[in-house]
Amino acid sequence: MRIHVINPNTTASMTDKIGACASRVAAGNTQIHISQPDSGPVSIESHFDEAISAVGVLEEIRRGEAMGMDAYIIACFGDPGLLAARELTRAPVIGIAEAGFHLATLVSTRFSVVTTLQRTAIIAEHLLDQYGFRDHCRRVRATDLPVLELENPAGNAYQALLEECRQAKDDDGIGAIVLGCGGMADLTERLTLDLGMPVIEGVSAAVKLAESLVSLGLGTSKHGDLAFPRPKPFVGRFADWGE
Ligand code: 5HY
Repeated sequence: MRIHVINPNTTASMTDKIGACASRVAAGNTQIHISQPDSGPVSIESHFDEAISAVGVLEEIRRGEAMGMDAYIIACFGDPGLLAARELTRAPVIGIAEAGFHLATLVSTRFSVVTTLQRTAIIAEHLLDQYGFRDHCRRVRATDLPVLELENPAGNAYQALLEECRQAKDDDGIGAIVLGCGGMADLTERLTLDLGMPVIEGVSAAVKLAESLVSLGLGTSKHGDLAFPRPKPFVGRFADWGE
């Protein structure tokens, strides 16, 4: 089984980290193919960054289709371009936010999300509403860490994250925590040990969900709104998307 993991930002060290995390949890017969867009923001921390990165995600999906991938993972917590990506393939496409929410509700009745910047917390809240998980989530907390601070080995990202998770554990009345950034993928085990409660990150969650769907022969429905886009001419820089 070939799973294409896409880091929608363009920071190679974070792409490598996400790829390593996905490979670590993948089953023996699963091959992880990791990539990032050629163009786009080095980190995704706003609606604008999301919009630009979504085009990069779609270009990676198109490349994956040419390589015959069995499933796709969008490894940014805003799940940028998720529904548009599903229109381009019969294979399952899973966003790490959606995957994290699903697994959290299987191990707890209430969870909190701990993410990066306060300004991106609203994006996670919009996804909770869109996916129907608002009632399961007590709070979306922000550490106010810029995304790329997670790539700074000399920084205090771990301590800041641990402190916010501790407050969630003590104050939110929850049974689990969902980490709100693909760049936090390598911190899960340590946080789980330090907190003594389930900590879920979306990259691993998405790999296991993708493996389940593919092994069940389930893919993106082509009946209804996720059918392939109707062929039409595109002009300008997107002309090669057109018929
Ligand atoms: C992510 N940004 O997972 C999101 C996190 C966020 O570049 N990778 C990013 O803050 O929304």
